[in-house]
Amino acid sequence: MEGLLEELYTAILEGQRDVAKEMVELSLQEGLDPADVLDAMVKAMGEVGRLFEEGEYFVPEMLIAARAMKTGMEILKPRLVDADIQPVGKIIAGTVKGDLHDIGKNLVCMMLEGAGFQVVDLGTDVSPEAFVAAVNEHQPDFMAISALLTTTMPSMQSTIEALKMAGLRDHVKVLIGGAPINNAYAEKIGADGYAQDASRAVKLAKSLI
Ligand code: B12
Repeated sequence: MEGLLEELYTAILEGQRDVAKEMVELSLQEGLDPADVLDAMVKAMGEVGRLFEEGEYFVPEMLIAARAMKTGMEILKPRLVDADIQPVGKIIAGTVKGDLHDIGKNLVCMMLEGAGFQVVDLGTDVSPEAFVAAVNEHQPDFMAISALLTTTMPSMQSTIEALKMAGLRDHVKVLIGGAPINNAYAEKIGADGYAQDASRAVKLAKSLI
């Protein structure tokens, strides 16, 4: 990587939103391939994930890097559509019914987008029926469900049950996460995977695609 793309990579890594935006604009003006621009951003987010796992970055650093990536993506997205670059996979995401916590879920969504996934974010307080409707509508590869309250955890199971009832359980892989969740709970309710943070959520999704 050199020149503008290297500057873009560094801007994302350091969470410099305005610089990232400018570098994407300049790269496209200079006629660089949108796929290479995306690649530089995805690599930067990959490095952000690595630094987080190493304990060098914490949630705030990850959030500002993801925001810089998001700003760059807003400019790049139409060009990717023009160039017909396919996403790695499609994910619908949401926080379960009764639960309004969305900081972690948003971070997971941003990191997944950073890794090249198309994410449809259903927001918070998402009922099992709304998840099922979204699977019908968007035909995603994954459903990412977040819960932060012990009282709303059971809604994850209800969502999986609702998928089964709708005959959609085999159509979508269910990933779950949130502070009170662990692997044992994922196994108990029949989810396809659990990850403890956004960086590992990306690895998990990539490993299951
Ligand atoms: C911020 C916060 C709030 C904010 C939420 C703002 C928002 N927009 O999200 C507000 C003030 C609204 C709030 C409200 C409440 N909260 Co609150 N809140 C928190 C707090 C302090 C931080 C949560 C957070 O954002 N963490 C940072 C993010 C980055 O971490 P994360 O969410 O865990 O996400 C990471 C991973 O879990 C994972 N992940 C998350 N989702 C997913 C999904 C998938 C698919 C995967 C793979 C991974 C994954 O990746 C994320 C990124 O690395 C926690 C304390 C804590 N330590 O968790 C309490 C906490 C969750 N809240 C708590 C409570 C009790 C409440 C209230 C009931 C308080 C009240 N009496 O009104 C209400 C409930 C409102 C509701 N109906 O949801 C309790 C829950 C206790 C329990 N055992 O259930 C906690 C633990 C605080 C405590 N120690 O008592 N809260």
